[in-house]
Amino acid sequence: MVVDVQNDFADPAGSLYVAGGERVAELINGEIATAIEAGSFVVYTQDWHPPRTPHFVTDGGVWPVHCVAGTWGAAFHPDLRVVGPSVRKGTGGEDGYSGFTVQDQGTGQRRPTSLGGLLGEKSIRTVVIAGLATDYCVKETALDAVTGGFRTFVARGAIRSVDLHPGDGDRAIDAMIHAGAVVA
Ligand code: VGL
Repeated sequence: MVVDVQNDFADPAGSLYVAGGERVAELINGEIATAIEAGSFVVYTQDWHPPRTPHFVTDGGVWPVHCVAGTWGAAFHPDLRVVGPSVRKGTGGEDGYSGFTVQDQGTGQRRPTSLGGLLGEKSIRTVVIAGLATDYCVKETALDAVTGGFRTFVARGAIRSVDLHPGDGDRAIDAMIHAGAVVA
């Protein structure tokens, strides 16, 4: 599962650039090659927001405007090899940290995305997660994967953190391990 390797996170010119993000595409391509060789399904997620959402600082949220549907920032980083379907999250203005669920900020209600169904159709029981960002979308996706009963691996070399507060990335790794994911 390739999480949010989109220009706004992965390109130094992106609005929510994650340090080192531009190198992650190439590292993930290595994981993708391994997955293809093993006959594994490769699936992607994309943050895909409307121009106005309470997720953005411009409407009371915490984040700069990023990954607006159809824009350059929302597109996959051009170095990323794309060989499978993409699950787009946050499309209805919700917070969309996890690839599996989105959450309405007003009501707190959670709603599944199509990701669980895609994996279920293929009877997938084990997932390997890489992408951006360690302390948000990678973490939430991994925690949901564990909760969903998947054997969950996180590719430690192919993730990068926002680190809004120093140490956030390390704490996210601890949280994923504590939940039962293997981060290696
Ligand atoms: C993300 C912050 C805000 C992520 C998304 O993809 O990790 N981080 N929205």
